[in-house]
Amino acid sequence: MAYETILYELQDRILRITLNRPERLNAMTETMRYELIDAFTRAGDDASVRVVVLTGAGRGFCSGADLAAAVESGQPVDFGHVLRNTYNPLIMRMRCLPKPIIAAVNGVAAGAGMSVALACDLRIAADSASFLQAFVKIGLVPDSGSTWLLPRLVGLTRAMDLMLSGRKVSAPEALAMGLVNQVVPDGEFADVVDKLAREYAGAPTRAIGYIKQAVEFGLDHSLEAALDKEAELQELAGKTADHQEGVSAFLQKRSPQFRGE
Ligand code: T3D
Repeated sequence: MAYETILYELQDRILRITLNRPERLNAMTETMRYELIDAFTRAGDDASVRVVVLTGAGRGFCSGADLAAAVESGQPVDFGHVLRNTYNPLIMRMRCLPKPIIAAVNGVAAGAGMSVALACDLRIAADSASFLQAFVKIGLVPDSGSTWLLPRLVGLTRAMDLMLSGRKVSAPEALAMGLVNQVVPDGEFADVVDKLAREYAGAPTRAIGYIKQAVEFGLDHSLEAALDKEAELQELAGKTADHQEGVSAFLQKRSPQFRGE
């Protein structure tokens, strides 16, 4: 599939997906959503991809649904259909991807653009980045996983504030509330993201996939069920070549060379 609205660049085990409609702060069209679903499916299928970096072109990360496109089409938006067929499968692809996803939040992340950032495993924000649950400002309900992810990330009190007010949160405030992992000065942002991506490109990818699966499972199951799930996944992790390599490297006092196998 040739992409019109995103860039898909794979180099040295690092897949960089760039939302590429900078003139509208990378607002999401239907085309972009289908392209992202395809890109994350490819990322899952391609063993040479060990980490995904999701970022935006220009000064924004993603401003959410393209509000102008909806008006330009002249058709009323069937929100239920749009969510069930595009946003929801995208979020599920991301959450189920057995590889780490780093959101490199280079600018504003609004509405579903913020939801997509929340669906990533790690969020690194540039100093000038900001986050807003813009939905309520246009009379909508937070979607694309925000109502599920945001309270789990920042707690119910803060999540309700953000969702009900739609106010803009700066990168430092986002860090203080646990919404992002790190805030980086704009001038150092690209280097810090690259360094982190290289670290994950050399990580034991299968174990990371199992960690994602266990955490996702544990979020809505009992302790007993989560313990069972851990045992199931640890059994799989224990049979990986990377586990053998990790133990050997430790005993030989050297750095492990993980191959993601
Ligand atoms: O329809 C469906 O798909 C259903 C699903 C809905 C899920 C949602 O995401 S609903 C929420 C949609 N998003 C928003 O409501 C955010 C709208 N944008 C803003 O509030 C502001 O643009 C920002 C706070 C994100 C950034 O503000 P600022 O001042 O930095 O930039 P700006 O000047 O407002 O925007 C720059 C340009 O991008 C501007 O175009 P222009 O005037 O230069 O030609 C603006 O119109 C355009 N733009 C920004 N956001 C969107 C957009 N164009 C279309 N859709 C957008 N979402």
